[in-house]
Amino acid sequence: MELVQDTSRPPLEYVKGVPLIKYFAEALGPLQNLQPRSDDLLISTYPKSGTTWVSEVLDMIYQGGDLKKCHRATIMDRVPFLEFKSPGCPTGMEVLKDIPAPRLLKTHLPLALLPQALLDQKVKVVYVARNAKDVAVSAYHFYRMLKVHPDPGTWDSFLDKFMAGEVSYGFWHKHVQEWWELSCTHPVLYLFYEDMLENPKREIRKIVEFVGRPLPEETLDSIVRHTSFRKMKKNPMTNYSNLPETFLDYSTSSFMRKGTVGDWKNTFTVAQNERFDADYSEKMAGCSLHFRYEL
Ligand code: PPS
Repeated sequence: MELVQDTSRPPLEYVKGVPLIKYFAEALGPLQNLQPRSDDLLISTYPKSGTTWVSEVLDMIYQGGDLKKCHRATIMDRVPFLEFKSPGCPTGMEVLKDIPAPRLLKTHLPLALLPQALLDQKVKVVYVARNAKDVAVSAYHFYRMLKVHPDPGTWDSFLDKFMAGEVSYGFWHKHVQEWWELSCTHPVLYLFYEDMLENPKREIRKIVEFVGRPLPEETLDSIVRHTSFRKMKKNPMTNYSNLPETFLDYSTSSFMRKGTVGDWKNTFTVAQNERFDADYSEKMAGCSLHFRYEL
């Protein structure tokens, strides 16, 4: 009989100074056995930055816009989440075993924890970054749902933890900057959530070009329609509605929550915003990245 482990919000575990969900930290050992292929495509993001959205876009591109093929499985089973591990669920590495090439892979890992082979083999990366304020709000709601993450507590205390990098995957600031710097030496397409929302077709064209899979105009239009927030929220293959209740508590929020730019304004107080901005200026000093907080 399989031993059912305790999933009641274990504390984060630090690996090379990076806090991780305990189970994800445990997955890092087996992940070192990953054998990348030159035609793999890695989707990398700091959590809550549009990972699921760009994953669906990429699978649609890979399937030539064929909706039926994209309905073959949930997004987690089409785009394995490399460091995923949770009691009662197959790990990301187990899901990966059944994925035919060319493969789409997902990670939130900072570079210090990424399997070196992915970098050595120059595996192409699509990175999506989202402004830190909307990420913090989205993460707050998500970590209330996510039973394998410590309880985020009040919004005010969570914001402090987010600024201090005491959330899974650590500092947002470090993540967006190090992957940005990597794009100077590694094939990384660096995208922004806000740009995708502003003009999805323009951003999808960039992806199509980067992965070298040209598509007819009407297929691009169909991908834009199918990957809209409204469509993905209703789609059981993309809305994470079928994960076990031991993993996600659906009574507090839904995974596909708002899908907007600027929701932070409904949550941050003036004082919190000032505190956040002061901390942000310090941590992002000298960085050429520019984020938009409204459209
Ligand atoms: S995760 O758990 O880290 O993989 O989450 P991730 O997919 O990166 O981010 C979830 C947020 O992205 C929003 N989302 C979308 N926005 C616009 N359009 C589409 N199609 C879309 N799909 C997902 C999702 O609603 C989460 O943001 P919030 O602000 O919480 O709504």
